[in-house]
Amino acid sequence: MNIGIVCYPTYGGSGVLATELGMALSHKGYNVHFITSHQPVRLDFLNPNLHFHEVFMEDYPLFHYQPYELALSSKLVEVVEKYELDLLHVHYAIPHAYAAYMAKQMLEQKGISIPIITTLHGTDITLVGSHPVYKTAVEFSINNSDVVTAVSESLRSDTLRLFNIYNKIEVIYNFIDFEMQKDWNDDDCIRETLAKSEEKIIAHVSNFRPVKRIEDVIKIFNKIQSKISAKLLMVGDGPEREKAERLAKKLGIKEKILFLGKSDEVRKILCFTDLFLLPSETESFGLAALEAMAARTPVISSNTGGLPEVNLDGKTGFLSDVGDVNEMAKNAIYILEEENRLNEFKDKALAFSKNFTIEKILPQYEELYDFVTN
Ligand code: GMT
Repeated sequence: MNIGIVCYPTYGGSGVLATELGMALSHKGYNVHFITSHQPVRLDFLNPNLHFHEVFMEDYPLFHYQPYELALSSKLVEVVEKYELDLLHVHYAIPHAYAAYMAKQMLEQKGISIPIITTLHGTDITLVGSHPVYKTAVEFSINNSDVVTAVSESLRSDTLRLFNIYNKIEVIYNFIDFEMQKDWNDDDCIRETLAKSEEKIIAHVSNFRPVKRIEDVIKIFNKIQSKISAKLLMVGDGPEREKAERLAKKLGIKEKILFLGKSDEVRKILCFTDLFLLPSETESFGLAALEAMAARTPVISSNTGGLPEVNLDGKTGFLSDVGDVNEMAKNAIYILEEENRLNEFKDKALAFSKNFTIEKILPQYEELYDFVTN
């Protein structure tokens, strides 16, 4: 089967998920064609079943904004025709579902029928998609996809609450490819370069956007380090980084925090992390939390969106109301202060993450692919 995947090839969770899905499908013998603006960050190109088609943009002085949807839909028509794709699987509704719908219409005029599967990831619904400037087109694209999936029950109900949807939405959870985690060995797990042996290592990974509440991460850590010797690793980059660095300086804890920037080596960092912080304003799923748990790291998170479906309160970590940094710090200290308790939380985090293995999730997508192509 020839599958076209459209996603944002960036460091966001939807791009990571789409890339890993494409790679796993290619290992199973599917021909996977990525149609994206840049090469996806985690893509393995030594695989003959994987193909990348770049969406080129043509600038013109008249354009205030470049018409990406137009370039993407034209490219989709070209790739579907040339490589005889059987379906398009688009990740993140804006503008991918809309561009795919336009491509489908253009192809229909050529006598080619191409089914579209749209996977909703979160902010395409909650933060951006439901905004009045996009809502009509997003609602239209969801209703006109052949199949729609959401990455959590919470995102499914948000979509039904925020839009007038008459299409069915299936929940297919995000996953972890544990096999890919074996790409490095235990010798690569070197904690000494980053922290002293008596220090606990706490980490946060994100794109540092306002929705991640980066300042809360610093505030929680400030309270933790006043009771427990610890280091904080801030992985990623984005608009809130400067604010966070300023706050760390103001609180006098700058030397206990390492801002590592964007990294392709998140797994190596998580292997020696004791606790993960994710106090987001909203999170449809929280792939970063699941990646932490898969590396045996408990999670202190907010209780928003799909996070309670991933992080179990009192078992794999703790959940608190958004902004309740006092409770989050209290729970973090409770986990960290006792070695046996910390290990119990670590074991439960790893055990629960195994509910989201690629082996369990991939067949659910394959079933949809069979459904739309038969
Ligand atoms: O969270 C981000 O900033 C990135 C964003 C994306 O679309 O790449 O993440 C969303 O999709 C992830 C993968 O499905 C989910 O794990 C994240 O929870 C979701 N982010 C939000 O809902 C804020």
